[in-house]
Amino acid sequence: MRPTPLLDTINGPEDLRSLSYEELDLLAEEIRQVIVETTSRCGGHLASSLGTVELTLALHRVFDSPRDRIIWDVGHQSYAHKLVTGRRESFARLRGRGGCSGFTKREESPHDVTNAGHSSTAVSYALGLAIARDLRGEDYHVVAVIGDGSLTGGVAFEALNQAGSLKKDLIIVLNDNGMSISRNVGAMSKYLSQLRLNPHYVRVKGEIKEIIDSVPVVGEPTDRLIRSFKERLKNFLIPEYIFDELGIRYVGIVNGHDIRSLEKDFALAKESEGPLLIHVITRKGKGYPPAEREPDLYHGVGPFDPGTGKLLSEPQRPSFTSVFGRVMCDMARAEPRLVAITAAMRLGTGLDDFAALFPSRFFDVGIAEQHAVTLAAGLALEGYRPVVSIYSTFLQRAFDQLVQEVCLQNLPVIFTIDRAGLVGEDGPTHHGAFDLSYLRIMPNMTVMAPWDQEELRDMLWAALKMDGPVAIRYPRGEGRSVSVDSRPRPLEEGKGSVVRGGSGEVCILAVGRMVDVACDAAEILAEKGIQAEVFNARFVKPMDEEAVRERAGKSALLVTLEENALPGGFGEAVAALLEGMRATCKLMRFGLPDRFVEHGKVPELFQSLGIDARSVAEAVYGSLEGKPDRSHGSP
Ligand SMILES: Cc1ncc(C[n+]2csc(CCOP(=O)(O)OP(=O)(O)O)c2C)c(N)n1
Repeated sequence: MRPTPLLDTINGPEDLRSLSYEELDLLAEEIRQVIVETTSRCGGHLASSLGTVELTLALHRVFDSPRDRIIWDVGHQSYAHKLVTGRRESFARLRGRGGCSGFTKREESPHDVTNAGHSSTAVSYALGLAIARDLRGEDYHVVAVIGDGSLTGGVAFEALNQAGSLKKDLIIVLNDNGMSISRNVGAMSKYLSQLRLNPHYVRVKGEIKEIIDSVPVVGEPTDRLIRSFKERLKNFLIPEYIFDELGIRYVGIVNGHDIRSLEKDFALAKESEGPLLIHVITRKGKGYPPAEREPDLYHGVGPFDPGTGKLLSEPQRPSFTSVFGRVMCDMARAEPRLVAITAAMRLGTGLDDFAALFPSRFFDVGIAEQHAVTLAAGLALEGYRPVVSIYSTFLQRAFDQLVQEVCLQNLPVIFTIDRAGLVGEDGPTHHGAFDLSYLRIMPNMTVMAPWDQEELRDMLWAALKMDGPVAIRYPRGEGRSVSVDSRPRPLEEGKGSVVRGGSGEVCILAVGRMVDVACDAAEILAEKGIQAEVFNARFVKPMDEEAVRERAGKSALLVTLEENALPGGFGEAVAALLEGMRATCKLMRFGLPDRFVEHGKVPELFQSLGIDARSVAEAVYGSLEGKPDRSHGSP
């Protein structure tokens, strides 16, 4: 890597303040170089973080963090912030175990105000901090940095709604690059691009306002009449800024790569009273041509060659996501009522081909998971077959909509829940640790988890024939299927299947890709003389009760294996069944613990949590009484 003489001198934001603007430009270049180099090794949110380098430097020069609070929405654009707040060393191990998180994280630094990861929360947090500040009679500044994509989230609107009426001192920096992960969507986005693309409109507005305001108003009641006329004339000539109308002063447009302009506006904002929004324009991927060209591809990226931008790991097998995308197109051809809904994750959920082939049946609602679910309910009420594709962690947002708007009315909405289980380097905010727990408790909901990509295909087609709500949850990345053809196999509802026969003593009931772990554990146990049966549960709800009862009757030990939190998960469902039948067999439950799991590579995390094949085999073997003496050493 090229030397970074300026960045080497920055140990905290205070070191930025003595730099000249020429030096700041050089520093921005060094920071971008470090971000590209590190992300090329560790993967991460490259394009978003490249876009905020100057914005970060200006914020940290004008505001006095951590006394002043700077809150990054999502936190994925905070790499420069991490680099100038004393985390150079841990940034080199970005997203790896023990290294820097890919999002802001309070445990990492006093400069990280929140543990971020889910979008659209910064203004709410900021308002909470501003209220707390005023209640305590303190006087620091609170700054929320929110992207135009994140502004599509309902919670952001809820916060603006209250901020505009409470009138607390609060600075909102709208980091507008026109992009969510893909191109941003919705009416607000159109409005912002109108402001962005036509700065002339902004100037004209200012001028007209000045002219009208300069017309003197004299005497009563003429005074009132003219005043009212002037207001109406102003509104007729110049539609007010939405933010002003909401009671939040609008300041725009600021070039987000011009540190001088940014500083000027931030300094003015510090002096102003009440809530204020500064509209900053940035370029996603700024300074790295591959990311500038394809900002969506480099939004969140795996390791790549920094010279060319080429991704290093080409997938060997089709990912669950890509199989889902392909099957969706097949199903759309067969079922004209099928429509697809995504919440700002067209690429991530594999719906890009569907969107291109069936544009009128594809809906990207923005970062609006709650709305996505209720929108689907509305479509289902009219006889359509909506498929809502949302990552496990983000569907948490729509818990109530799932219960009230879908399950309560037993509507046939299909939920395809990607990134279920551990996602790896994105860490606790992004692991899909809870979906089995929160879906299993909902009456009418069917919950499935495919072992591999072929089973995902079968489940999708089966779901299309079902009458009520169905959830199919699958992990990030590839499964064991090498290729997946388009012909689905029939799937019996509520039934699992035996994957590996055993002697009856031990049976491992596994969910989703944990069937692979169960098979490997059974292999290790076989070496020790234990012939464990492996059963692919397939359905978490309704569970294959008959199969579980049968095994509970004949096995000494039942083992459940799931990639979900143990509280509320599949193992608990099995435990409840066993309790109900007063079974005498032992039960061992393996899954995610009742704590947040850190970031790191999935196999490492599995090992550290004791849910990799060897750990499971060891624990199972250790729990057996009267072990056969055919063992070869310790497992
Ligand atoms: C609730 C939720 N849904 C989806 C996501 C996934 N996600 C992460 S960043 C992002 C786009 C954010 O766009 P914007 O705020 O404009 O930031 P940019 O990346 O463009 O800088 C999305 C959809 C998320 N983090 N949280």
